Amino acid sequence: MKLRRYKDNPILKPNENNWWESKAVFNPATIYKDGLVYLIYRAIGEYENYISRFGLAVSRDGLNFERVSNEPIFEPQEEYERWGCEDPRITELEGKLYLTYVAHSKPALNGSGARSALASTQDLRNFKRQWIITPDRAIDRDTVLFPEKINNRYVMLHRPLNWVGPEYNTDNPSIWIAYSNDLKEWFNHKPIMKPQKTWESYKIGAGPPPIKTEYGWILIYHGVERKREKNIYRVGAALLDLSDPSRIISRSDEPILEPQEEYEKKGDTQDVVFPEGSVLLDERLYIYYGAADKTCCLATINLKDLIDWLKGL
Ligand code: BMA
Repeated sequence: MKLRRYKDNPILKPNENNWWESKAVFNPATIYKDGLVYLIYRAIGEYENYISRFGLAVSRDGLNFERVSNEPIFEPQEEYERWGCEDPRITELEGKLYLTYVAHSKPALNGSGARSALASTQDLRNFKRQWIITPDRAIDRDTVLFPEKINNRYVMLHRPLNWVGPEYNTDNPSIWIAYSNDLKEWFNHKPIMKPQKTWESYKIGAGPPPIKTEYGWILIYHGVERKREKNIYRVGAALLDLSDPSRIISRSDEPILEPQEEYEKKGDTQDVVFPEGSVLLDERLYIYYGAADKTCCLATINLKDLIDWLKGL
């Protein structure tokens, strides 16, 4: 099963007129609201410190996007994120919009200061910061919230890079689940998906927030293979149990998208497709992804076909 790329990819490219988004725009979050698709993208305007900010674009059809503002809608403000805000994901939960993102407390290119932070908003313009939600000392990215409480608790997935080894019950960076009563304190951390196949053997991480269907939660994720000191990012899919999402019902044995087009093979990095947003339009799942850390792209699939395939694995 493969995703179908949109023929006019990329859907968003760097904008030379605004310095903060002049070099790269990628890894977008999306949300469908009031008949419009909103896309929050990560933007780069310099390579010295590689500090990321977020911009906002909007579309009526999910294909043609226009920028909403010449200014970032979100940028470093607090000490814990002063070296950058990266890789947004957005979830509608109890009538509010929640943004999870990577907050860098140390220089971004170093990577070791990465943790995941939470902010809420009603209008995608004004944000209320709610601090770091991943555990102390975990180098943590790819954090997504489920769009509703499950068994009366909030649920998230996250990917603590340094939680590997016998004491963590996983040999490679994996997707972990955690639960909360208030979105602040998170407990019962447990690895639920570990790298399995060669194409995802180095590390895996959640993509967009899980999508609810009557058969289970669909989780689109990225898998990384390390080959000759280079990382190749591909996309996989899994089906998680509705009432106990720590239980994986099935999981793709092969990638559903992998770097193939020029814009995915060459950019600020090479060989990267990195999904972070999805919307359902006319029974097709639109999956928005970053290509080679340079542009925003789209690939789609019929939702029922994806579920049938996952159920049959
Ligand atoms: C990951 C993150 C992503 C990036 C990807 C590919 O570790 O840094 O933001 O898109 O690598 O470079």
